[in-house]
Amino acid sequence: MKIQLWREILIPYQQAVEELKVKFASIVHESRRLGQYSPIEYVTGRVKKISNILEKAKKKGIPLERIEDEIDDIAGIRIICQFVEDIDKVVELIRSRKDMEIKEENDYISNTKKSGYRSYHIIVYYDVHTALGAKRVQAEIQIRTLSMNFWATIEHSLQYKYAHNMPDNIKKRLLNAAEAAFNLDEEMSRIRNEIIKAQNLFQVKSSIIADI
Ligand code: 0O2
Repeated sequence: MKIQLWREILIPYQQAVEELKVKFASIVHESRRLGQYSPIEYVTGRVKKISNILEKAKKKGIPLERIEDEIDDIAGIRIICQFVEDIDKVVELIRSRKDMEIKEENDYISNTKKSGYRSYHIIVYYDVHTALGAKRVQAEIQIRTLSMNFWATIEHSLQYKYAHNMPDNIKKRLLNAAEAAFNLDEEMSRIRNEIIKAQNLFQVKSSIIADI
């Protein structure tokens, strides 16, 4: 397939990524304007490179005409949260939206991947309207904590460095690092809960004092 044709195919995916980034970022801005806590820390997005699409299709034996149906992460959105608990809130938020339809959910947090990878994935159908017409595209939304993202980013770049042939000792150390990232998330959640409890106690005490 000609590169020019690929560029045309990818236009709706680019638009989907831009629109979804704005939509999720506006949740952050709205919460901050209202002085409320935002379950989303920040959002990023990308359209998969043509070379990576073709490589994935080849690896999975997907014929050219089935690529758009079977590769569901051509458009990719990443939502980064501070705490694991925030991930559930973001998932609920996505489930309640009328402008995207959920095709599939993969919970790699409860079911950690063999590599140590943790993240919550949601594949959605999303309608875009470009100069070329309307199109329903798929987008993969990855939701993860800062700690999960730190680990996944490093592991991903090492996968590329070793061309997916990672030496065993590096794999083992990455598994240890994944466990450390998991413990960091757990400890941060415990600290957060302590703070929330302390804040609630403070509010109860102040209201008792106000009543006196
Ligand atoms: P890129 O470069 O991020 O686009 P599969 O189970 O692998 O057959 P598929 O479609 O790859 O099915 O779905 P899956 O497993 O949900 O993975 C989709 C994406 O999740 C990957 O895209 C990665 O971004 C991320 N991911 C999944 N597993 C891992 C992992 O072990 N380490 C890291 N760092 N990321 C992971 P791509 O296409 O692999 O890559």
